[in-house]
Formats: sequence, structure tokens, C-alpha cells
Amino acid sequence: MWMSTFARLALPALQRSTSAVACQALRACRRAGPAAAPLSYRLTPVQLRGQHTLGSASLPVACHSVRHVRALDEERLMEVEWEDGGHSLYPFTWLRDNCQCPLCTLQSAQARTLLLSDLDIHTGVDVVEVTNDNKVSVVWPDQHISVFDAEWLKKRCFSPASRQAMQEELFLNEHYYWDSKLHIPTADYQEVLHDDKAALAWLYALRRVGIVFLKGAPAERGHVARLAERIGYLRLTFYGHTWQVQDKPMANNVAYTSGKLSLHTDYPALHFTPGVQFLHCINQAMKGGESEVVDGFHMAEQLRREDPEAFQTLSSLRVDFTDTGTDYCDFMLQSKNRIIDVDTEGRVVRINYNNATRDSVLDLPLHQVQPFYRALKAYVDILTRPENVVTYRMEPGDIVTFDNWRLLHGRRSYVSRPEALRHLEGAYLDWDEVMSRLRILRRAVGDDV
Ligand code: OGA
Ligand code: NM2
Ligand code: ZN
Ligand code: ZN
Repeated sequence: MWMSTFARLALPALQRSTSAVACQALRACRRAGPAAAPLSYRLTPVQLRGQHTLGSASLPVACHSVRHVRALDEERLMEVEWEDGGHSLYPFTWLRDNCQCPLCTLQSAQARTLLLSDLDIHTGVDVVEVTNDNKVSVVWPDQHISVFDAEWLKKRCFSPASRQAMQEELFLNEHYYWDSKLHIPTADYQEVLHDDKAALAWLYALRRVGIVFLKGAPAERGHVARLAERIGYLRLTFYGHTWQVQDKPMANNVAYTSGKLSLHTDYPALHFTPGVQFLHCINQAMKGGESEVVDGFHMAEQLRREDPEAFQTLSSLRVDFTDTGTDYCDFMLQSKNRIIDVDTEGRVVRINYNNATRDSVLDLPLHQVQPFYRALKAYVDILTRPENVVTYRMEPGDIVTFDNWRLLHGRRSYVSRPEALRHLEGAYLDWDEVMSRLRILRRAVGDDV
């Protein structure tokens, strides 16, 4: 049932990159025993061009049993030797802190009840051993006993490869960069609502590619809210729970005119910008109104290569944004955001740019003003190159869902007809809620590892 357009076009590759490979590996593991299980996680980012060749992944699989365990008292580490010959090290302090017994954990909430004030961070151990059912038991000096599941320990191994695999499994931070040749992954709206595999495939693609088209929604209000309910709840902003993109008199936002919207991310006037955006076309203009999208992360990397100085400027200076008006209620927002936001390792994590709400207040020393404009121009030049932009035209019933932290989107100006008003309904969500639903769906369809 879930072999929709999306499943046929985009999913085989997406599935291959995650679940299918995990299943294959699991089967291999069952056939050949633990030694056949891949030891490290590998995901090769491949540029998306026409064909959705999304690379390959080998996920850690559930086939680990313990051969031997010993305490390294000097280093205060427990060493586990696995059946496949691999080794993992676990600090005593961490093991005591994460005792899973009913005294240390509230099992109904899977949450720690052990207080930090009761944790001896210099603890030794009395005995470590492998139990008959292949768990690891630790007797502490005060005779408290902790029992750890082998698989649970394996997943929490402190080796760089294991940590990386776990982080990727939790956050899916590997992105597939694209340019104008992207064929936007497409799914059926009703299938996404009613079929868990289709919903999971939608969210995988939303995370990895950054944009998914849903087709077949009724051309009436209420469906972005319905779609948000499929995930959890939507993100309320000053523009309301959902908002109507129409040519409005006395518009409180440039989006609510028939003018061109240059490539932007929504709502940089907030410090915590909405992570995900839905736009549902209820009525399209007769002339104009086409949509444009570009991969802001990919283009930021291009800027880093082509013009490192401009990249440095945009990823360090904080730019003022402003938004004042009345909608859901009255508002007077001010923010300071880096146009290219990077994390402590220098990876691009968020784009914040809307030329309409960029403040005339520019909190820079005089000598940085011109370099700032030069850097911004350099980035926007790359963003607007025809080879980087995907253009499409929304028709009534289409819903575009996209990563508002990553993509920049725009619209061409249109001819406004009062009797046949162009009308999109929009809504925001945050990535925490979207990723939460993705993890639950993954577990529900048995695609977790
Ligand atoms: C917006 C927007 C796109 C469109 O409302 O922020 O980007 O096609 N709209 O009208
Ligand atoms: N709308 C569409 O940053 C912005 O002002 C984007 C937001 C009005 C909710 C537009
Ligand atoms: Zn305990
Ligand atoms: Zn927008």
C-alpha cells in the first residue's frame, strides 16, 4: 500500500541507506554469527542528482554477546571482550551512575532516580562477571549490584566509531546535498496520514534531503494542522497556529502581498526559528507565483570553499532582525542571528536569512559594514545561481514540507485576482517533535536497530 510515487521514486534509496541495510546486516549476522556483524558505522554522502543514489550505511546490529569481562582497577575501567573479538571499555563511575536496577531507576519513566549527591565518582568495584544469561554483573564495594544487558552496553561503547554510530542513529545528521538537478521526493498525503511506513519514509527524506512534496490533499484549510497532528503539535507563532499566505490589504508581512519573495528562511526575527515548515496550496495564481528552493547548507559549504573570508564573516557576525505588527496578537520582535550558524566543530547547523526582516539597525563597527555586505552578496550570488535552484509550481492540493533551518525558499511575484485569490496555508513545527515522531515510527515499523 505504501508503494506510492514517493516509495517508488525516492524510497528505495532512502530505505537502502537505513532500514534495508540494517535488515541485511542483521540477516548476515544471524547466518554467520556475531563475527559477520559490521563493526563500524559508515555512511557515504552522495550528491543527489536525478537518481536518488543516497549512498550506503551499515548500522550496528543486535547480535552481540560477551565472551569475557574484567576490571582494570588502576584505570577504574571495566573491559568487555565481545564474542567477535572486539573490546569495549566502560568507566566505573559511568557504570554506577547508570545502574538500571529499580532502586537507581524509575522504570515506568526510564529515568534516573539515583542522585548525583549519592554517586561516588571515585568508586572501585568488588566483582565483575558474566552471568548465565550473558549479562554483565557488577558488585560494588557497598554490595549494591548492577546488571547490564550486553546489547545495551554495546550500543553505549565509548569508542569513537560507536559513539558516531549512536549519534547518527539518534539524530540523523548526515545530509544529502543537492542542487538544481534534485527531483523533489514526493509522497501521497493520505498514505502519509494513514500508513506508518509511508510516514516514516516521509520524515527520513525530510531529514536527509530537506524537502518532501505531499500530493493529494483536499484543497481546503485545515490540512497543515492535520499533518502536524500526525507528528505531535505545531509551533505557535505571532502569525497564528496556522497562517494564510494571501495578498492582503495593509499586509503585516511582505509574504502577504503579491510581490516576489527572494530566497529566505522564515522567521529569523526569532532566536529559535521554526525547524520545519509546511505550505499547502489551496489556490494558485493564474500567472506567476512559482516556488524556488535551494540547499542552504550545501551552498554554505560552497561559499566556504570559494570565499572563506565571506564564510567566516557570515558565520561569525550576528545580524539584527526585527518584526513588528499585529496578527495572533501584537508583537515587537528583535533578534540577533548569524546568517550561517555553525556548531563548535564548525559544521553548518542553521541558516538565518530573510532580507525583508533584516533590521536597519546594524550593530557593527564602521569598518565591518562593507565587508558584511560583500560577504552577504557572495552567499546570495551562490544561492541564486541557476544550477543551484530548484523551481516548481504548486497546484491546489499540494503540500510542500521542508527544513526551514537548512533550505532557503522564495516565490515569484504573481498577478493577484481578488475573485480567484492565490492562497497557501502554512504551519511551523520544530525538529525535536519531528525527530521524536520519526524515532517512534522507526520502532513501530521495526526499522530500529
Ligand atoms: C512565506 C513564503 C511562499 C509562497 O509565506 O514565507 O515563503 O509561495 N511563501 O507564497
Ligand atoms: N509568515 C509567512 O520571516 C518571515 O517573516 C517569514 C512568515 C508571515 C508567517 C514570513
Ligand atoms: Zn542500582
Ligand atoms: Zn517563507
